[in-house]
Amino acid sequence: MEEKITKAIVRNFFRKLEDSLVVDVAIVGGGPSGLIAAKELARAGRKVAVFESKLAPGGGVWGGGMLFNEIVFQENLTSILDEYSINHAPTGDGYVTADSVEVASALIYGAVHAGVPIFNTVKVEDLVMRDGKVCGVVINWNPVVRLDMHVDPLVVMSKAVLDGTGHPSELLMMASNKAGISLDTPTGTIMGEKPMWMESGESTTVVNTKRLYPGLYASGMAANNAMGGFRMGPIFGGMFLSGKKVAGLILEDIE
Ligand code: 48F
Repeated sequence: MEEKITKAIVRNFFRKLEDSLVVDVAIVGGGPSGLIAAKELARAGRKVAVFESKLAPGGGVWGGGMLFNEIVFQENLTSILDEYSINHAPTGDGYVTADSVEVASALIYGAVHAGVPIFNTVKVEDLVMRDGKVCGVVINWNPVVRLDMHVDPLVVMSKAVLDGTGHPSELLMMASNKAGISLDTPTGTIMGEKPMWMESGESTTVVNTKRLYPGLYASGMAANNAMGGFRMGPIFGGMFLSGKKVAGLILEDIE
């Protein structure tokens, strides 16, 4: 029995990994915007893989506000929650609340069920660049990176790379600092996230969602950090819309 169980896991994991070494879209970060983009792109017939450095994808959803595990959405966006069969309750003043554990698990299931493999505990530690275009990501096990082991990584090639890494916008940072490229922001560099202003942050998250360099896109807080948008805390409508928007932009570009 031991041999069968072990073989089954090894065979199927490597089948999944080998099938994801060349994809249409490599999504870095399994937060809400990345997971929503993953599902949309897969539903549109694109080959997608998500790389998430933590054991559990879901990003900043799980913890609700200050570990109170409820999050808030604008009442006019409940159709997106309904797409995922996520329960929601009206607050009576233009918003709804949802259980953050239900939201995180629904987004993860939505992406995987649409055919997206999620590689958890895999950290993207670099980009692949060729002829003025980002064309892949460099991956390693997050525990390897955290323990600072001297282990060479592997590479996944893709037509588009999405930085969905949230507040630190890690890929855009690499592109800017390491590759020295000029991003499509007003300064050409990462402008840095501004303090809390929920209303502004919610709308700019969507406006700031864009392609920042050929082959390189940003969604969610990564987009806001790049473009100098305000943070918004535990309201998530902007994140959901950002994921949908970036999927549309990538689809247009890689058609
Ligand atoms: O931050 P995160 O949830 O991304 P998001 O889609 O959503 C932001 C909100 O959760 C919240 C907010 C809403 O009001 O402000 O913060 O912008 O998730 C980002 C995910 O990316 C992973 C990280 O572990 C998290 O799950 N991640 C970060 N860097 C890497 C990474 C990396 N280099 N490689 C792989 N995964």
